Parts: sequence; C-alpha cells; structure tokens
Amino acid sequence: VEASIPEPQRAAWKKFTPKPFETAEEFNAEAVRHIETTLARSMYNCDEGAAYAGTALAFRDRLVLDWNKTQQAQTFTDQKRVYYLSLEFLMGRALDNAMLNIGKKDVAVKGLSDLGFRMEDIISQEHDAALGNGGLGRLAACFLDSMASLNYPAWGYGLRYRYGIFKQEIIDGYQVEVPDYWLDFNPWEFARHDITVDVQFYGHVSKYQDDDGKNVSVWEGGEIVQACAYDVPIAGYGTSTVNNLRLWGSKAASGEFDFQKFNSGEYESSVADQQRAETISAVLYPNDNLERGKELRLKQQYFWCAASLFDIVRRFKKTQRPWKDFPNQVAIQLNDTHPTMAIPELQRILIDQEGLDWDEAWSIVSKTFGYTNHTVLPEALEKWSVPLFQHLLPRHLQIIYDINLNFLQFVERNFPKERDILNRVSIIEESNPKMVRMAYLAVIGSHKVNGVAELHSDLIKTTIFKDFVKIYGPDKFTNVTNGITPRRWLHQANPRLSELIASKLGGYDFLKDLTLLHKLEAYVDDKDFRKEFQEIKYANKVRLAKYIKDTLGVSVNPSALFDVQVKRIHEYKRQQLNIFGVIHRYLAIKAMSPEEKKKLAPRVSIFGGKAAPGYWMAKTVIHLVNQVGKVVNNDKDVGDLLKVIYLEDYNVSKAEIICPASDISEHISTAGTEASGTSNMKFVINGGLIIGTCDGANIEITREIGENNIFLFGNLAEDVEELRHSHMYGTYTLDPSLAAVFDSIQSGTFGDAGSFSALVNGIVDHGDYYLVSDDFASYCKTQELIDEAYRNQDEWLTKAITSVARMGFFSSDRCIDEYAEMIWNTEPLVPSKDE
Ligand code: CBF
Repeated sequence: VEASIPEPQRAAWKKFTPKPFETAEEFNAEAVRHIETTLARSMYNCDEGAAYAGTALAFRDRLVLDWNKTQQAQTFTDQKRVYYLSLEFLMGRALDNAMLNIGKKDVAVKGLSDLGFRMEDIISQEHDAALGNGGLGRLAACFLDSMASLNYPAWGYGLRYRYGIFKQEIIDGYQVEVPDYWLDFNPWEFARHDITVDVQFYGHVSKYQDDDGKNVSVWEGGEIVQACAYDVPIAGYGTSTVNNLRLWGSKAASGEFDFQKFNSGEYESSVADQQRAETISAVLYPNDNLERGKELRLKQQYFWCAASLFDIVRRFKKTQRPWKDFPNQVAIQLNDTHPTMAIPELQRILIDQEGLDWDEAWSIVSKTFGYTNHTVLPEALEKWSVPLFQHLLPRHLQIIYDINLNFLQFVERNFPKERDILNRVSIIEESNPKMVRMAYLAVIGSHKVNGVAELHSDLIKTTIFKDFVKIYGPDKFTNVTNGITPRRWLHQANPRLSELIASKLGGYDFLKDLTLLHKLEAYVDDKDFRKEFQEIKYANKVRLAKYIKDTLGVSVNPSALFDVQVKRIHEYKRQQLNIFGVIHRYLAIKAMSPEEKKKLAPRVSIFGGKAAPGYWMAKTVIHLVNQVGKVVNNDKDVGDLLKVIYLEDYNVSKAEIICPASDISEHISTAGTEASGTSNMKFVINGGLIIGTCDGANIEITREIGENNIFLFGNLAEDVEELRHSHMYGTYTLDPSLAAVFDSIQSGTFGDAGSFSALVNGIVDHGDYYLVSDDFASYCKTQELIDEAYRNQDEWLTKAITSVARMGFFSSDRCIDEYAEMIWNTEPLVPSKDE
C-alpha cells in the first residue's frame, strides 16, 4: 500500500508529520497553542477549564499519531479483529488514563505548574463519560483498556448518547434526576462526518423471483435514519497500540430539515423528522438489570447493530476474501443480549444483500458471535413483543422465525420423545402477545456462551439455559470470571499505594502482570511497609472525609471504620439489609452504657448509587438512608460512634476516591443473584476488606485471598428456593432484632412511617423475596465480628496487605486473554519498534 504513494510525496509527508512532545517545555508549547488558537483564550482568561482543555488536546494529539499507526498496521496485517458490541461503555474520565498510558504525566505536571496550575485541579475539570449504568458498562470500559494494553486488534461499538446516565441530586432525602450534558466539550471524540450508514425501520417485505428463479425477500418502504460515526481513541498501557471505540449518533437521513415546509411557514414541523431521528441516540436507558420493552429501546438496539454490522462487513469486503473466511477474520462479542439483533442482521445481509444461501450464511453467522450473559434475574432478560417486532423490523422477524424453525427441527430430530422441550426452548414464547426471547436467540446464534463468575456460569447452565446445555452439550458454555483494569483502579485511584508496591516489586510491571502482586506477601511483616500502607489508607480516608465535609457539610472522623456500599440501588443488592443493620446499631448505641460505648469502634456508614427513575422501591431505600442519616448524625448520644452518609451522584470518578478509602465494603446480594460484581475487586485491591455473601465473584475472591481475610455470612444459593417457598407457604417468626428495627421505623423515628411501609411490608407480609429476614441475624453477627477485628489494627492490617497481594487473578487483562483463547481465537498484534 505504501508503494502506491510516490516517494517524494511520502518523504514530504513524513517530514511534516508532527513530532510528539517529550519535555515539559514542548508540552507547554502544545497546550498553550491549543488554548490560544483552538479555544481562542489568552493568558488572562485561561481558567482551570481552559487549562484542562489545552492539556487534553495536547495529549490527544500525541495519542492520535499512535492511533493512526495502529489502525494502519491492523489493516495491513489483516489479522482477525475482535468487535466488542456493548450498549454501555462507562468510561469515566479520560485525561488521567491517557497520561498514564502514554507515559508523560510527569512532564505535564511540571509544565502545568510552570503555567500556574495543579494537575489534580486540572484532572477534576473533566466531565465523566457516563455512557453506562453500572457493572456491565464499566466492565466494557475495563475490557477496552485491556484489549489495547495487550495489543489485540479490537474495536468497541456503542451508541453516542447525547445524555449519559442522569445526574443524581438528593433533595430533602429524595433522589432527583437531572440531565447530564456531558457533550458540552469532549476533546476525546472525532466526528467522522464521512462515515455514515443508512438504517431502515418499519416498512414491509415483498417476495420476488430473481432472474435465476430464486425467491428473494425485499424489505421496502418505512423510514431511514442515518448513523454517523464518532471515534474515540483507546490507548493501551505501556504500548503504542491505540484501538478504536466507535460510537454511533443518529440524525435524519437527509441530515437537513424539510426546506419546503420551512419556507411555507411550518417551522416547527420542519424540524420534527430531524428531532425524531436524533431521539434514537439521545438517552441511555437508566435501568440496571431491568428491561421494560419500550419501542425506542429496540430502535436503539437495531440502529446500533445495523450500523456496526454494516461497518464490519464493509471492512471485511475490502479484503476481498471469500465469505467463508468471515469467522476467521471477525469475532463479535455480544455484551449481554442488548446486541442480539446483530445475529439476524448479519444473516439478513448475507442472504438478502450478498446472495448467500441460508445454510452457508447461518454457518458463518453462528461461528462469528460469542455471547456473554450477565444476569439470571428474570426481570432483566430481554423479550420483545412479536407485534412490535413485526411493525418495526418485519424482515428480521421473518428471519428469526426461520432461525427458530431450523433450530426446533434440529431439537425435534435429536429429542423426538420430548415434546415439551420445543415449547421451552423456542425463541418465540407462546404468550399473549407472543414474545421474542432474545437470550435464546443469542445462545442459538453464538458459538460460545459465557457467564461472568464461576457460580454464575454454573447457574446459567442449571437454570435459564438448562435445556440448551442438553441440546448443544456443555462445551458451548464456559466461564470467564470478571476482572478490573489495575491501571485505573489501582494506579490512578491510589497512586501512593501503587508507588509503594512499585518500590517493593522493583517497578511497575505489576500494572501489566497483576499476578506479580503475590511478591508483596514477603512484606506482610515488614514494619516500614506496614506503616506506610496504613498511612496511605489513612490519607485516603482523610481525602474522602474532606470530600464529605465539602459536599454534605458533615464531619466524619477519619479514624472511624469506613463501611461503604456504593453500587446501583437494587433490592437484590440489598442496601435495605445494610440500612436495617445501621438502625440496629443505632438502637444498640442508644441503649449502651458509657463504658460499652468506649469499647465500640466508631463507624461511618457510607452509601452511594443511583436508582432507576421508575424504581420506586429503590428510591424508598435512598430516602430511608437519608432519613436515618438526618436522625443519627444529629443525635448527641451517638456522636462520632455512628455517622450515616449518602454520597450524591456516584460515578466512576467518585469511585476512584471512595474505593481507596474504605475499610469494609458491602457486597451483600441474596446468594445467586449478583452475577459477579466488580466493585468487590476494586475495594480489595485498594486494601479494604469485604463483608459479603457467597455470591458472584465473592466466592473466587475468598478462594484467592483466604477465608480469614473476608467476612462471609448468609444463606447459600442452593438454599434460596426452599427459603422463598417457606416464606410463602410456611410459618416463620421474624428475627427479634429485625422486628425492633421495623418497630422504630413504624413508630416514626425516621420521619413519616408511611413512606417506608412498602419496604417493611415486602418483608413481613409479602414473602421477603430477597431473604433479608433470613440473613439479618448472621449479617449483624458478622458486623460485630468486624467491630472486634477492627479493634486489633495489627491483624486488620495483615489481612488487608495479604488480600492485596493475592488479588492478581482479578485483572481484566487475564479476562481478555481468556476470551481471546477460548472464544475469539485471536492473537495480539505487537507494534514493531519503529511504529
Ligand atoms: O458482568 C458485569 C456486571 O454486570 C452486571 O452489572 C449486569 O448488569 N448484569 C451484573 O449485575 C454484575 O454482577 C456484573 O458484575
């Protein structure tokens, strides 16, 4: 390809290719140039926001040079690529990550200080890119970081939501949702106005015979919406690989409003088409683990899948390889069922547009996709009504019916005596209205299905996909336990701890190979190391205490035990169990003698997380936590012994402050409900201990760090069904401590009792689906053990250090290598030295 450009032009191009900055001076030259020319600001009106922009643009320029080279190299070598399709990428802030991965932060710190700015202030100017709800979206972001760091040729595909997840304000103790205008200034994206895809909706399907007498289906009519590409460079750590995240934005196909209408005075309706089209990528649905079957959501899913598939196929076709090579060149990973429409879409492209016959096409499709399941919760499993499908995507519905027919015939041939199984495994649920079961379509259309932690991967095989294991055999199902990127969640979030570790391990190699952490075990008894480790934890707690004071006006004692539960608010995650435990503690403190009080370790219970706007019970929990805080924090009898804090608007950048500051974090879901959890990993790697149930990745964390270093409690997954049954049909008495907690709520201690009656009644009268009452006693007992353990600071420290040393398994780099080997069959493309 290079040879196609004449030598003199190549030489000229090379001569004028910008040189990346190396020194603080060169960095300043770039930053100031951007501030003066790109932003049109001067020395006299350069505030921290402008300094952030100048810094980000200087780093972006550096990144782009490697990005171009990586993309060229990936095209020239024509190696197999991975495409990670995720409706959510919860990226957080980019600047600090770019500086770490590029490796020039020290230069920028010096340069900025010469200009009169502090790096911390500049970093905090950046708006979080919050294109996700929780664990699933953050996992996708960690995976992008790992794929680039490990040099895998990989692209992410997602939607460019104009509004990310809403901002949460707490007003009078209630959650209020405010829009997130995150795109006001985003230096990290490149609008590719030349890369657009027309996506069709609605219309009808006609059948024709082509010139060879073959029946062809043509999808006609309806409306076209245009997808425009926005690219975000994803830099790897310690490598020059920079991968691409392509996000699609929607606009009306013409890209313009209707001039005729406009000229005839219909100003408003002239822009209606434009607005309707733009609505598709306007908002991220703010539900975590909950699907509501809304038409716009299905539109979003198809729009994104169609644009991505068009792009992937276009790239493949440029190689002029035969179609049978497609699965050898392309691996598409479906992050949950959200991108399942990509399966019938690829089949449609191959048969309707490329003229392949059904079987040939299906053989390509079913070798290309892998599907990751992230939940067994029934309310989160996507189903779309057949009439809605018929209306919006008539051709895809036909294709899904054909996929289903072929599949059911296959099942019938193999299980001729089991009539029932057909009904159970059919993609179409025979309800009223009929529904398309997306998870089944994803299983049938993928060559591998994985869960995200061992227990979860076992559970999917014995519950939701049990019949499919029988049909396909167990090898189609596998496990890839989740992980986190140590770059963001250790080095960026906790630079001092990272530095301390590096000083003992002889450098930062552990950020690339987290298993090296095991060498820290040699320092568990090292006095100086212990002292510094403890000081770092304390400093991180002071930082969080300051943040709490600045934002909420509440003073908390940094020497108190910081007990943290930050994650989406959901009944299965059981923040209600935590707050009932806090009330129990409050009641106990009120009844304590001064001597008893002296023995108790002061505690700060910290909550944070968003509730889906329509999830009333979750919002009630937020309200209760805030009401309890109001009472407890102002009770003189209690003083420092207990404080209850609700941190507003929990997001990635706040997690980076919170995780390093916790002593205990809570991962207390009803056993069998949390697929993995990843914040559990973030807390432990930052030297915090865990109170948790035997659920998700808690189990593997326990196996790695040792039972003595984690506080486990509660019933096991295998007992849940029977306990639920006994709540519905048996008799049982409420634990007296929990009854006392309910009495205090119902007597109005925390404000209007009526506000919380649904929460209490759900447990007392309506079956206690999440088994709060079953686990309450053992939860409280375990909290007492924690009080006791915390009193022995020496032992606590030993547990914390040992745990950090044993967390090597939980790197997202390990996950990506597992996906590459077991599912994608891809190899890294290591950049050559001169690249
Ligand atoms: O696998 C990543 C995470 O995904 C979820 O957040 C999800 O959205 N389904 C699960 O709830 C988490 O357990 C899991 O860690």
